[in-house]
Amino acid sequence: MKKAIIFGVTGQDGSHLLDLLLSKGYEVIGVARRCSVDTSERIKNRLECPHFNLVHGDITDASSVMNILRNNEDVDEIYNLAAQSHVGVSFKQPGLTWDITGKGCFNILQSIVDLGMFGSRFYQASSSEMFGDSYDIDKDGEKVQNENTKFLPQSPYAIAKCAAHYAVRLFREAYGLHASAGILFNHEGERRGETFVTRKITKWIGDWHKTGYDKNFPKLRLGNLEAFRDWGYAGDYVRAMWLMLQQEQPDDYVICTGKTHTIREFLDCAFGHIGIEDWEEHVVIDPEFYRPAEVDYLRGDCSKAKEKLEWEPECNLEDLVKIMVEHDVNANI
Ligand code: NAP
Ligand code: G4F
Repeated sequence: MKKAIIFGVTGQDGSHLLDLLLSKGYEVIGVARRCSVDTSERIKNRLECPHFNLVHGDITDASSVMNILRNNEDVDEIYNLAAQSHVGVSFKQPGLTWDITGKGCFNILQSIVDLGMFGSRFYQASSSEMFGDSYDIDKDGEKVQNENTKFLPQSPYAIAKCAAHYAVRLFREAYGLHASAGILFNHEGERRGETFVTRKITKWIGDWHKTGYDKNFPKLRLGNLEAFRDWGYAGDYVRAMWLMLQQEQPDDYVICTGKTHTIREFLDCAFGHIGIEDWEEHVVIDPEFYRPAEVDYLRGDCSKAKEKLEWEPECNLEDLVKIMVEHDVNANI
């Protein structure tokens, strides 16, 4: 039986990856922070599973990481999905973001080396946010980002992710680790955190629906609606993480849909799903949700993943919106 460790198991991707690995017959150790409240909502149906063990640990604490790895030196695959993952929050808490999202990755990589765990494979959750303002032009004259596009990070979060990404490459080359990084574009779904823009929209629609579309329901407050994002479904993307660690050679891969839409277009689609075309009267633009610097345009090219991993996204924007709106409209009814 293969064994894996997931740092960040309570998050959106961690919970999907847990489902995937258990379905493939893995034994899984999930690492979660100790909090004053229960954070295991997304994995609650897995807590009693005999092949799943939840342990407490914090990736900012090198000794905590070291102890978890020492207790599991025979582990086949280690996935680092833990992060302070909110870009807007990273401007307000840059130090914490650095400690978790940047240094946390070093703590894991260094422990793997110090413990001599060269047989374990490592996955790092890198991000399209690292491209920031940078893009290339494809053969159709459109802006695009792939594995060769330079990084021009626009947030403390993106800077921390770049540092972790470069650390993966360094540890691969310096120590021969089987360490891969997935440069994942935005991916969403019914388990997405409620402060990311897609889920904020679909959750608001669900809550409004439950009031019987009350005219006095507080409006939806959003920031910049003009940014473009390449949105996919989280369930599709964790498959790509797993595939990367099944390759003989470690490498970095862009994972995306290749399609891009503005927040406005997401709003069109989400409100359209409940039969509303003119959503503007329900939305207030609030400067609170603008960022000091913005990433205006993300659209990926995942040709490498298609060819080498034989990976393709299965869900398009309409499917994604349907999953999310229907989930939020029907939640707790
Ligand atoms: P998420 O829902 O915010 O999950 C983050 C996870 O990290 C949570 O389980 C969180 O635990 C955990 N965590 C935070 N600080 C920690 C610490 N100090 N020690 C241990 N665990 C800690 O994020 P996600 O959407 O699943 O994303 C997974 C990873 O992919 C993240 O690294 C993110 O930056 C990256 N990424 C995400 C996307 C995307 O569009 N979703 C795209 C590219 C890259 P709590 O439950 O206790 O908060
Ligand atoms: O949903 P978002 O917060 O996602 P963002 O900033 O693109 O980051 C996500 O994707 C990254 C991959 O590229 C991940 F690495 C990262 O961990 C995270 O998962 O914001 C998307 C866009 C931004 O342009 C933002 O300015 O939506 C805009 N936006 C407009 N109003 C808003 C809001 N974002 C949030 N969170 N809340 C708003 O009210």
